[in-house]
Amino acid sequence: MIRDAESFNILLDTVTRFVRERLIPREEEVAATDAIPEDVLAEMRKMGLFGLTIPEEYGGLGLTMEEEVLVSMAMCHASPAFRSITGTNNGIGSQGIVMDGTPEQKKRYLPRLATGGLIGSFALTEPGAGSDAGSLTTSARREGDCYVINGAKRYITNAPEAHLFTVMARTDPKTRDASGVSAFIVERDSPGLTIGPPDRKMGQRGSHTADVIFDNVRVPAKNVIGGREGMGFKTAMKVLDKARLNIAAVCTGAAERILEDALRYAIEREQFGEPIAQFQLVQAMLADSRTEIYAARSMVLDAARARDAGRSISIEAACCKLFAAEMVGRVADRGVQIHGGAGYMQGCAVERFYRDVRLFRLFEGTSQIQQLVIARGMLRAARD
Ligand code: COS
Repeated sequence: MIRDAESFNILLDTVTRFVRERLIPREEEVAATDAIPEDVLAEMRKMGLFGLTIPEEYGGLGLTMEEEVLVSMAMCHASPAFRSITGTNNGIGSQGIVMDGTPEQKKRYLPRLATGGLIGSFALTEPGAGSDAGSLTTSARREGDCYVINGAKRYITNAPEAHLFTVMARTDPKTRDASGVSAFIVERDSPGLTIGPPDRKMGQRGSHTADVIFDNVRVPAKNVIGGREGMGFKTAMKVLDKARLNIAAVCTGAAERILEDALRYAIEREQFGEPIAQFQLVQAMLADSRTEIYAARSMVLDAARARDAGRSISIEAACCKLFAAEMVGRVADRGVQIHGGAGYMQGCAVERFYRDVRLFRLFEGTSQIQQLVIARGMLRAARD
């Protein structure tokens, strides 16, 4: 749903221009320094890019799902790292509070997440609990007015930058599954909380992940999201449903950019006395990519509109994430192929995107987890 087409188009045009004029020219610098420049971050804060999805009453733009995916597609015409630094505030690092937080939790944290004054992060994955997220072992033991958290989280996006973590921890030690898990809001400066060194990754330079370690970290009981124990896994799954749809938009935007670069290269590059774009085998790669991007874009918009209409989209979000993440991998592969040897060289954007987009088949649920979510949903519907 687009609430007001005129003002939304102004936002989308502004983002598109920002991406073209301010972000794409800085991509190489981000890759070389592994950091988003401070002046770019300041501009992002000023534009409200940290608070796109936070409700207006808490200072955000309160975008609908359809608006959000369109902005994500536009943002991801530049290196995914630029979106990643705002991505947790708009997604997994804030949405637990937005969806299930108490009024006090919302009032205390959302306004600062919306401005980018606080960076939020989502701590679910552990060394021993990745796809099987419900088996997590980080514990939260009640002591008076506090919970004491112990354990370790792994590959946590934006952990080095974060001021605030949504942490899933086991409050019922008798359980081994999702039922005994609660979600907590944990502030970065809590004594006993340490962040490991940034992980050395295949790609996505400028976007950071790290371990988060909890050693007797005391968290006020009022920081249990929603104020109730045992609801944390469901909160995490609801957050991930929305996040997966957004990642499908991210994949679509990145694929559009890769294809633009490949098309431009195919038109400029001459072999056998003519532009390689004239060769039908190159045209086939361009056409297949265009077709798959169109399919992904259509799926994402359809699922976003369904969510805006109040429908449950667990299956559709998983379909979108599965298709779009696999699709952008194929588009990036063809992008390198069209560039030939040049596409294998550092300094060529398609070489960087090829490595960057590999992550999308892994995080926020692997492609195999999306398949599992889709098939389980189908079986459940067939039984009911
Ligand atoms: N929305 C709301 N509730 C949900 C839900 C959703 N999308 N998905 C599951 N739940 C609920 C279930 O209804 C169930 O509640 P009840 O016991 O009251 O019925 C509970 O959560 C447990 O669900 P389930 O039994 O399906 O959990 P499993 O342990 O079998 O795990 C998968 C399900 C594998 C889908 C889940 O662990 C998963 O998504 N893993 C991947 C994790 C991931 O994406 N990690 C990426 C890193 S985080 S960025």
